[in-house]
Amino acid sequence: MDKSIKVVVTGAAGQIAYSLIPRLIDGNTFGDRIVDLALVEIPQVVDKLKGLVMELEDSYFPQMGKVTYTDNFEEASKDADWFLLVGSIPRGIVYNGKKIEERSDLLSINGGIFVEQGKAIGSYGKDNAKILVVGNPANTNAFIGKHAANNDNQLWMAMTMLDSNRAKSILAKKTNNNVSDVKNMIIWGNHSPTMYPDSENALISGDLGSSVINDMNWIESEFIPNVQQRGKAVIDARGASSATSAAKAAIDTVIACENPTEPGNCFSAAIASDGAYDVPEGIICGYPLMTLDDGTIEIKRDISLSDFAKTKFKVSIDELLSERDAVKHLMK
Ligand code: NAX
Repeated sequence: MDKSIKVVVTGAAGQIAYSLIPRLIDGNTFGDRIVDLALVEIPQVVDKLKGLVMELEDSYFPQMGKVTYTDNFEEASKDADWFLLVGSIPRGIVYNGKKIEERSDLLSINGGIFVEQGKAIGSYGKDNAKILVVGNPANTNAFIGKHAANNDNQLWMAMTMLDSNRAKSILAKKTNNNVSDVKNMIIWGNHSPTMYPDSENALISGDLGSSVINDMNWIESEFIPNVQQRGKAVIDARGASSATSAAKAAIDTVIACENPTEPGNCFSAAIASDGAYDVPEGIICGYPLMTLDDGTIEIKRDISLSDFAKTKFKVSIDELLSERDAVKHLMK
């Protein structure tokens, strides 16, 4: 295995990145590999990254390799192994005099960014690069980027790990377990309030959630909405969107991709549908994923969905299809 790895992080001066970047070089995420970082920001704030780089230098990270910062995404992309695309305009802030709350606003503001970044990743990133889109609307941003990259050897993902971690926490509390006792936690569909967190197929201390929790009312009126709306609840409570938990989830996704998945478990991320679970091909959909011993990442295909689950999942697929239609003009 190559001893060094290059990771590009966009939105590097933002709040998620401030928690995320140190963890990339702490020796936990990539083990003993040396990690080169290429940090990317928009021209207006790129100079602030000098301060972050100073802090990284002052933190004594033995695994830290070369650290560069730039507002030139193409330059940053060269030979990168991983792209963590965090940069975008988050929900809840005021942009051009308007509070950005609606997905449609996010789609139009952020969509264009991902055409340019996708092209650069397809041309300059490593052929086996992995791309994790965190910036919202994450699934459709990844859809736009993957199309623009036009390189099927690269793996584009949108982050649903935070939703999965939130769901684990709620299920653990409900059943008096530790979060680590909840496995196989699948988020189906879109990273949006339509997502379907699947309590039925979760394994809670080894038992299927459908047999452990016999309270459909709680699942429908508390569990699912609480997972779906947790991002908004955090914004309401702290006046800013989730940051440290989002950073941890991005790290969890990288670790899940870099290491084989233990038997019986899976991890959550959204990837391009190949028709699995009757999802229309191409849309970036939340699935249960497994990393095989040879490093290949595959959809786990033996999950059975109840009629209740199928109904919920369909709502989210329909939303992804309507987002796909809304960005058709970017898919030339
Ligand atoms: P911040 O506003 O703190 O930081 C975003 C940074 O991105 C800013 O510094 C901005 O200058 C930079 N940026 C914007 N456009 C860029 C571009 N074209 N290239 C490089 N940098 C660019 O937001 P933060 O709280 O860090 O959130 C970042 C994104 O994560 C938001 O879109 C947010 O909605 C999304 N989230 C996604 C989550 C998920 O589970 N997928 C959960 C958390 C978070 O809400």
